[in-house]
Amino acid sequence: MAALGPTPFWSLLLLLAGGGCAARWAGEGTNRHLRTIFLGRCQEYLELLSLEQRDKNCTAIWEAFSVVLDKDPCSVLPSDYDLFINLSRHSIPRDKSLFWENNHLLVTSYSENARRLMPLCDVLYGRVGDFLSWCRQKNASGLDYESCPTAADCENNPVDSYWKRASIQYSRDSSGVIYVMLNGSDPNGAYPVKGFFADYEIPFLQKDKITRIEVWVMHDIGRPNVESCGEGTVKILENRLKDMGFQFSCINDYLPVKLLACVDHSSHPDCALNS
Ligand code: ENP
Repeated sequence: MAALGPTPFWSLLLLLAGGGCAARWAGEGTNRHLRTIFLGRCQEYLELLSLEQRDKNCTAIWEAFSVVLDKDPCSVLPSDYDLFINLSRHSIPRDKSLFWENNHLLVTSYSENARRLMPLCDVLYGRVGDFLSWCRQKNASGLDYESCPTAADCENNPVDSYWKRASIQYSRDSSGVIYVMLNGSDPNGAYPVKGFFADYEIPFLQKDKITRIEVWVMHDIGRPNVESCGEGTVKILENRLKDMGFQFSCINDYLPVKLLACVDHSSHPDCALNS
C-alpha cells in the first residue's frame, strides 16, 4: 500500500508542474530511430533505381545529411544539404513529376512507390526524410527528441531547409508533362500562394524541358467544394504559369485519383458509378 503523508502531495505538485511545461518548439521531436530509418529507406530505395544509378553509398549520404544535426536548430540553411543532395541525386523520368499541396496521403497512394508517378517523396532524397523530424538541442550537443522548430519558430530550421533544398532540385530535374495535385476542399484555397510549391518549386521549373503543366483539383469526398479549376487561387496559379510561358490545363476531380479516393467512401453518392 502506498505510504500516506507529504510525499504523494509533493509528487503530485512536481507532476503538475512538469506536465504543464510546454515543449520548446512547435514541431515533432527527432525520431528515435532516425539513422536506422534513414539508412533502411535509402538502401531499399536503391533497388528501384536502374543499375547505372544504383552506385550510391547510403552511409555517405547519411553522413552528409547528418551535418545539420550538429548545428543550432535555427541556423540550418538549404545549402547545408548540398552535399547530401549531390550524393543522393538521380534522374526523374520524363512525364513522371507530381507536385502537390495538401494531398500527401492521396499522392503517396496514387504514385505507387514511384511505379505510376514520382513525387518528391518517391525520389531518394525526398524519401529518406518523408514524415520524419530531426534537430539538435538548442544549447547543447545531442538530438532534441521532445520537439523541433517549425517555420512558426524560426525560418532556418532543419526540416524546412531540407524540403526547400530538395524541392529546388526536384523542380530543376523535372521534365516533360508536369502534374500538380491540389486540394479544392481546403478552406484556405487549393493553391497556397506562399508555400513550397509557390516559392521553391515553380520558380525552378526549367521552361525549355517542360512540354505542359496539368493541374488536378481534387475534392475530398463528402467535404465542401471550396474551389475548382478557373476559380480563386487556382485562377491565380493559372495566370502565373501562363505568364511564365507554360501551356496550362486543369481537370476537376481527375478520375483515376478520384476512384482511388472512393475506395474509402464506396457508398457515398459522389462515388456512385454510372451504369
Ligand atoms: P503538407 O503540409 O500537406 O504535408 C507535410 C507532410 O508531407 C510532412 O509529413 C512532410 O514530411 C511530408 N512531405 C513530403 N514531401 C514534402 C515536401 N516536398 N515538402 C514538405 N513536406 C513534404 O505538405 P506541404 O508542406 O504543403 O508540402 C507540399 C509540397 O511538397 C508541395 O510543394 C509538393 O509539390 C512538394 P516531414 O518530414 O516534414 O514530416 C516539398 C516540401 O512535393
